[in-house]
Amino acid sequence: MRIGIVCYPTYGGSGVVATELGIEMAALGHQVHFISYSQPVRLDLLAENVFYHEVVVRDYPLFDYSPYELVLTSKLVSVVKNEKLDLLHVHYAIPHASAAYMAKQILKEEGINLPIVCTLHGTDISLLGRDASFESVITFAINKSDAVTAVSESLKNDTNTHFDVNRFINVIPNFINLTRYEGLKPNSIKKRYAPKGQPILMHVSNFRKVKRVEDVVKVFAGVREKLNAVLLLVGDGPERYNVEQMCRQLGICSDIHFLGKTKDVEQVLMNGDLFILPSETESFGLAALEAMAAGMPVISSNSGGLPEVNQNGYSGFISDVGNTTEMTNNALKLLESKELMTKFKKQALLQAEKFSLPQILPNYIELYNKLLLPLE
Ligand code: GMT
Repeated sequence: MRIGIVCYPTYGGSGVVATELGIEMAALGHQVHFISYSQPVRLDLLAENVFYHEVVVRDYPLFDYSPYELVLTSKLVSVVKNEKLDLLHVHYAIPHASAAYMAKQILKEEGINLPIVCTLHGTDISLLGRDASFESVITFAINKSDAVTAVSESLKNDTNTHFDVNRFINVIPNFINLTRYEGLKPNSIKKRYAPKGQPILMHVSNFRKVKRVEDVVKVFAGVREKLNAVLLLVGDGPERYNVEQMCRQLGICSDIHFLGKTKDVEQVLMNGDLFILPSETESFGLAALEAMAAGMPVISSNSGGLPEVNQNGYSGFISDVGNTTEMTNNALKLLESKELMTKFKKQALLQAEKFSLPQILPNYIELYNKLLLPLE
């Protein structure tokens, strides 16, 4: 197959999933073309069968806003024609599925059929979709895709509830490449930040408001009252300043460390004991899955798809959004019992295995094959 993948190339989970999917398809011998405005973070351009086409938007004095979607559409038409792509897999309804639809119409005029797979990741549905200015475009883009997937049952239900969707939505959960964790052990990070062997609590996100990083700090403050521990905050984003202020006000700065953005998430995660993800909304929660793959139980909220990922009482515990008291108590339950913690660490890994690449990838391949079958 010759597959085009359109994604947001940044550190977010959707970019990670899209990139990993492309890399795996390329490893299986398919030709994969990434089309984006910058090179996806995890993409190795030297890998066989992997290609990257940059969408370059120039500023014109006439326009107040650069027309990214139109430049993307033109790029899609050109890549599909020149690279003879069989299908396009776009991640996010807008602007990717809507641009893909326009490209499809242009290609149709030239007698080229272009099947489009659209994967919904959450923010397009849970945040943008509630904004009336986007609603009709999102609905249209979903309905005009040839196949639609959502990363959790919860996201599928949300989409069907909030949009007038007439397409069947396939749930294909996000996956994890467990081989990336094989052979990894805690490294110097552990000694550096927890020199007395204190347990390490961890959180990884893009510090958007929706991640409720201040709740992570509240949970940690509650834990810190009972036992000696440290908190590592990985990632960066708009809320970081507020969170830093909060740490100062609580007087626990010396036990909280901001590690910033890292490309080496797997290695950093290997040093943690307990992961905290108290998000307001989370269609899936790839960060929780990555933490479990590193053998960390997860204390999370029960919003969106999180209960599908973090099995309550098995891989960790879930609580209502904002219930930091219960989250703290659950964290202490694990941190104060070596036996329970060992059991949950094993279970977290077993839970991650349910989302391993070999379990999930065949679903995408089957979907691609179904779309291409009538043409053969
Ligand atoms: O959560 C974010 O801020 C990033 C966003 C993205 O576009 O990558 O994440 C969404 O997609 C991920 C991959 O499918 C999911 O794991 C996240 O739960 C989802 N975020 C939200 O629903 C808020």
